[in-house]
Amino acid sequence: MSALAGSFAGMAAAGPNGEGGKGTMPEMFELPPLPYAYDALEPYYDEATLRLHHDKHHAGYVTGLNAAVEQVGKMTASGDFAGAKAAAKALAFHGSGHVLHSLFWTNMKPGGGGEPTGDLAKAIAGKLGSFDAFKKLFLATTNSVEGSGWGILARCPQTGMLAVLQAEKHENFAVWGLVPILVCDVWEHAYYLKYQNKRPDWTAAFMDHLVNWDDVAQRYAAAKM
Ligand code: MN3
Repeated sequence: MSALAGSFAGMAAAGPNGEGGKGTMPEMFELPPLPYAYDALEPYYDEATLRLHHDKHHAGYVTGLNAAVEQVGKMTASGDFAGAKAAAKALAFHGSGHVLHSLFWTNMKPGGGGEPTGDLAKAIAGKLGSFDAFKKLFLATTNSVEGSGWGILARCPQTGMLAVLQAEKHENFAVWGLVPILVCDVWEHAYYLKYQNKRPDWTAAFMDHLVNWDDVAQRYAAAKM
């Protein structure tokens, strides 16, 4: 497996405890299991959506990522790089999709929501004004994603900056080096069965009832030099 693919593996598998960095690279990327039952996030995230979203959509990105990695391996083995552009685009799309969905599942828990505590709470208040200001910024940013994408809270490991970003699709508008710590999926596949066209109702339910702030805080602490 190439070094690039290995770095993807580390990003995708690394949880708050850094368990992805042990130097053993899997041959293939795998769909991580959900950290809760399919119906555990009801009524805010319905079982039917969660089943489809995890078992079909996320699984599709894992399959696409493995295919892209395989394609890169074929090119380097054969010396025929005619497919380089397509492979790089597929690697970015499916790789980012895999990373963001892996984060998204652990960013939620039954009985989530509320507010962060500790260092993360201090950082949000210090850098973004207040938790209420952050919440409004995150929701406004996420709700206004054009088409399919994500709202993202990220930390810069070097400067400590907190940034609220959009991603269109999974990979567009990324800022190199920033580490995503909280992500909200606003592709229609993430909410349409239950919330139909009411994206703000989905993002409000995510923020108020689903966010696992303990997980976000662990990711915040881990995202530093
Ligand atoms: Mn999705």
